[in-house]
Amino acid sequence: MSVEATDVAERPADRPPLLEQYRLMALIRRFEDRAAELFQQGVIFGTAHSCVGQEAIAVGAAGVMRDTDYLVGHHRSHGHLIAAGADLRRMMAEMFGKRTGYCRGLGGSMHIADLSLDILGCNGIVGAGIPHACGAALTAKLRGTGQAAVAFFGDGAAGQGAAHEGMNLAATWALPVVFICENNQFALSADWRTQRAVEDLADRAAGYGMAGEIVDGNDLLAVEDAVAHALARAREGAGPTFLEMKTFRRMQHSMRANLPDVRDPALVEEWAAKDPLPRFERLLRDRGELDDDRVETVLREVERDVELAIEIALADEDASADDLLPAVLGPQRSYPAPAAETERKLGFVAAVREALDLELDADPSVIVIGEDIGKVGGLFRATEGLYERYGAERIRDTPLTESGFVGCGIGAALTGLRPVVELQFSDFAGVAFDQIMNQAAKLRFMMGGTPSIPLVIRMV
Ligand SMILES: Cc1ncc(C[n+]2csc(CCOP(=O)(O)OP(=O)(O)O)c2C)c(N)n1
Repeated sequence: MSVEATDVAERPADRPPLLEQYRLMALIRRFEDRAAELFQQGVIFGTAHSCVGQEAIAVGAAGVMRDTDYLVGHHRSHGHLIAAGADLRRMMAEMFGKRTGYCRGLGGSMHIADLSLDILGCNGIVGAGIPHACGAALTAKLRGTGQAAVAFFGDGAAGQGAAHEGMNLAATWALPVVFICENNQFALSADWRTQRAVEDLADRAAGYGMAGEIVDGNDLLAVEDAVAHALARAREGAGPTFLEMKTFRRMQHSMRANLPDVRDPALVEEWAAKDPLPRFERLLRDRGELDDDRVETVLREVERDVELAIEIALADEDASADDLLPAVLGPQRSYPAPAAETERKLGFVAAVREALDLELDADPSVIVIGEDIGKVGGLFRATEGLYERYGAERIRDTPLTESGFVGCGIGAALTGLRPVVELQFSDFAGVAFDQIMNQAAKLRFMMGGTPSIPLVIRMV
């Protein structure tokens, strides 16, 4: 009997049935294989990245997450989305550029989000979603909802500034986040062995002051256990965990497959033998839960589901140029002039302070985030007195981490808070350029014009 088969005996009863997990992994595999074919036929627009070989991570994590936990994906997230319950037809439609797609056909594969399922989105900018997960976790923490956030990203993303800033922020504030690094060993052509000086990426967790673990990402049971423990830790208030899932990408970097595959064929072959889907199938066969007939039935069912999604999505209406402008502009509010002129004179900073005070008082979802805004009251004193009045949770001093806290503000805004983020000087906006320009400004469009991201960025 294999080690995994022994582990199954101790598997908690509240985990999803093994057969259902197998079906989900097979569904993701079928979806990806068909998407790759459709890409080659020119039916899928933009770009898309296959997660074949990494399905155990998506399915294992989803199986122990609550429906209400937040999920932040990246550019290789079809598996995460499907495992979290996303609609196959809307996913396909998005990649086909159809109006019925998750982002009305405007965002494509890398931007699929389903806020109704607490899937906060994927990202074309490697590493950029990590601070968003921190913001969602901040919302959960401040509201005491017991939710956690799970951020998926690759070994390449682990080297990004946004990743470091997000992780430091999450550890410093003990946010309920699980960072799942899918170390598939290559970031496009870059071999991870040439991309870091530590032995394992999980070693970095200690540097942030958080728990870190190495997990066999091709073993669904190991993934489940690691994510379940990390989520429990997050919900207990013990802060984030960094999980390094060792795995391998079985396909080329993107479905375009137009670049030479520089990976050593021996390594590719070695990991083909460790493919998580046949591995899990063997486990279920060992346990008598699968046989040839059942495997065939599952494969037929997932094929039917994927083909139906494709058929319906293909017949859907194409997105058109008319969809562009409404997706760019949010609803415009107009503010009436005061009823009467007043004699009262206020300096600019005093006016900002009073406006913040009024909003903080009127709406508990308003928080202010920035450097030195607490006891000091901000470099220009715009938050003077607010810390004393509203406390450290809502007048939130941050570490020096502009990209991290602007991104955190975005995640908080996506999940129901109304953050006001203060940058001490406008010169520092450059440090957070991606979060301001590609994320805060573009997310609404990339998600098809649906989400409202009520974030104020204040600077002088
Ligand atoms: C900021 C940024 N730099 C570069 C790219 C181009 N790019 C897209 S995916 C990728 C590799 C990412 O590697 P990793 O994070 O390990 O994820 P994987 O693709 O292996 O799943 C690169 C370099 C990008 N999209 N964003």
